Amino acid sequence: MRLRHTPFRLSDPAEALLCSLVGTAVLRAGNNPGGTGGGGASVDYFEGFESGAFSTDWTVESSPEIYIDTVQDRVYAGTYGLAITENNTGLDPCILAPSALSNGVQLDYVEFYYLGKSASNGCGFRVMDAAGNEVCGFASSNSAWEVHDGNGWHRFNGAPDGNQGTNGTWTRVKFIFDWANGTFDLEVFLDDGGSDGLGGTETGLPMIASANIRDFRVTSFGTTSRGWNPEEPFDNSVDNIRLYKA
Ligand SMILES: [Ca+2]
Repeated sequence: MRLRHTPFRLSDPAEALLCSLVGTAVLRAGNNPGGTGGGGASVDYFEGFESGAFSTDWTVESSPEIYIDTVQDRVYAGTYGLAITENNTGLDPCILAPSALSNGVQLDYVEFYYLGKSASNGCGFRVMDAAGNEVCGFASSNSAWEVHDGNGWHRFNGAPDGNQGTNGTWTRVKFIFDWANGTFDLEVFLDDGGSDGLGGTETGLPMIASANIRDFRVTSFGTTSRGWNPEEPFDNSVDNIRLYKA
């Protein structure tokens, strides 16, 4: 295993190990189960793909133009990661909808790590609510960082056109939700300790929809149209997805 910058480690190594081994949810008791309003059961769902297969929490598209699998040669942590290579098929070929979110939950945060391969275009990640509306989104666009919020699309931290982010380096993305204000903070850092200065945090971004969260999607982003459009082939990986509510 490669050495990694300390702030990116999971806070509880024992729990992280357990989750990576079983690849499933750890649910804790809480009041108001179902996730209505500001309450809802606690959720600590971790997907590290360490079973070497997709759990039943996933809906994964199968078509000749797409390759999606758990693989051992693109791994952020453990033995397996998810690889997805798409060539102009539809949106949302990978949907993670665990039963812990079946009625929608006001999560504290959604965190994941992705890897953009060299010459890879247009891979995105969407957080969706129980009504099927997008709450927020992030895309890696060869290799710029694009953010989708209630005001539309913008380049992360206002960076100019041109490369931002680094293909071939794992990147951590974290949406942190403020349900009282209908906003979220977004942290994006390369997994090299952020020493190159490309990463950072945007705060107080408006949610698009602000209903409770139901699923997490790995999807298509069109670099030319700059939106959720399957116009670009892409070649990306994802690992260590965490859905959390205290
Ligand atoms: Ca893994």
